Amino acid sequence: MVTKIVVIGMGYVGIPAAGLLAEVDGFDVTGLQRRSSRSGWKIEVLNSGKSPFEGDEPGLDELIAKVVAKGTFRVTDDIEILSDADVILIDVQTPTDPQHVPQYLSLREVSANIGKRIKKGALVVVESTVAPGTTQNVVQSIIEEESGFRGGEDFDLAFSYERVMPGKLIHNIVNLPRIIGGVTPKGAERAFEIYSKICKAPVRTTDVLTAEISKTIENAYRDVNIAFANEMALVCESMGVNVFEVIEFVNELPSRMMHIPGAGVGGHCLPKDPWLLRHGLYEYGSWKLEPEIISLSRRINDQMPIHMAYLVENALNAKGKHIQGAIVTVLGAAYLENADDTRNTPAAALVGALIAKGANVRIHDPFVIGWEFGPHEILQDFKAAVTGADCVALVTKHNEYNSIDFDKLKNQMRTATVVDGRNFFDQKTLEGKGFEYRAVGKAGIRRTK
Ligand code: SAJ
Repeated sequence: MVTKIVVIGMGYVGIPAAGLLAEVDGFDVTGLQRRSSRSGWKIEVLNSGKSPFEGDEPGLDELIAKVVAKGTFRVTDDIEILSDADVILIDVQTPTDPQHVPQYLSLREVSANIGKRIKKGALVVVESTVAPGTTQNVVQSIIEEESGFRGGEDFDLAFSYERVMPGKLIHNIVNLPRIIGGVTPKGAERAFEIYSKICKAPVRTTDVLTAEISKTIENAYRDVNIAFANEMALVCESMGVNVFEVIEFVNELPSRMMHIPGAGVGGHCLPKDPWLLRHGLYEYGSWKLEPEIISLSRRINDQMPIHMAYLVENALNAKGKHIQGAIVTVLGAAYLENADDTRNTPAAALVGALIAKGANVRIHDPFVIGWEFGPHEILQDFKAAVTGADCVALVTKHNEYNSIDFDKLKNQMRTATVVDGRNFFDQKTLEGKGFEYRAVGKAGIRRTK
């Protein structure tokens, strides 16, 4: 007896999940991807047995090739396949708007499509990160309204959050513990049966709200800790010490784990999930509470790319150069090293801040081709990106930047200034070669009286 699984959303979460499920004997998996201009091209790429990601994703190409060849995985834009699905995974994006309110357009559309077609007895699992309370109050309500079914009776519903990370998409699904929150215990149990087939780590079950809150707190925790590290970086810069030496000393205590300060916090999780937690509290909490720490932490982290632009200006001024009209090369468009994911990348905010200061900006990234927002073509040719530049500012520590020849770079640049957003370069080496060096969290800023 074959279990028919439909995974809605062929992104960083849906593709590895679909591939791993399609490997399981008895599972037949169809990826459902709408043919939008941004992502419709993935349908053909995946059906040809290839991963659509540029970054390094160990095992993913082989997995997709294997299950496509095996005939247990294919991708379509035909939503009618939902009517024959035994299990439906929802893996669509749940972004927040500038006012930090969740934009559930995709989630609502997908829930309605499911509701119109779901067959009796099906299991629906929300994998997308949502504001606590959403699985029941949005997804279940829409499916019930469209189908006339009752959740927990005519179909089962659960929330099971992903912990994927570009570069470890398969690794994290297989090796990190899985939490499943059932709208009913039966929903949790049925989802447990599915995930225990692909997850080698413990698979835990709880209620749906506890699972939704666990996910958003898990990321809010990380964002708050990064914000603390970023604020301490600014303290150390102002006091003229190296925050990374301070962090090393502090973390020698087993009960301390300071995170790493840097050019900012990007990705599809941390910039969004704290706001989803806050929204769930507003919508479904029993009393109004402003979670001040997570809101303030988001503002501190979002300020770091702006601080990077200040460091660029400070370095140029130290070389007698005004930022107005200067050529600044940003190294890294992706939000994470050795990946091609640009969602919420700090590079975008840095580029905006530099342009606002009158700089001419170039962007280099070995993995990101084309630029989803802003007027800048991403350069893959390092020499072209740095030749004639007055400043090079590193936002993403791609491995390629380990092999920069600074003697050569100095000759290629018009003004020798470097700003290091990820504690990536050695300050003494660069200053010894005549570069004006600034870095998040390190001494160097000249107090301008
Ligand atoms: N960052 C810092 N300092 C740090 C850690 C990260 O500035 O100490 C920055 C990174 O440069 C990046 C952003 O934060 O711009 C996010 O980095 P991340 O390592 O958290 O990477 P993500 O966004 O892919 O995080 C994912 C999350 N996983 C999911 O929500 C599914 C996160 O919960 C995990 O903790 C993280 O992977 C991980 O550690 O694997």
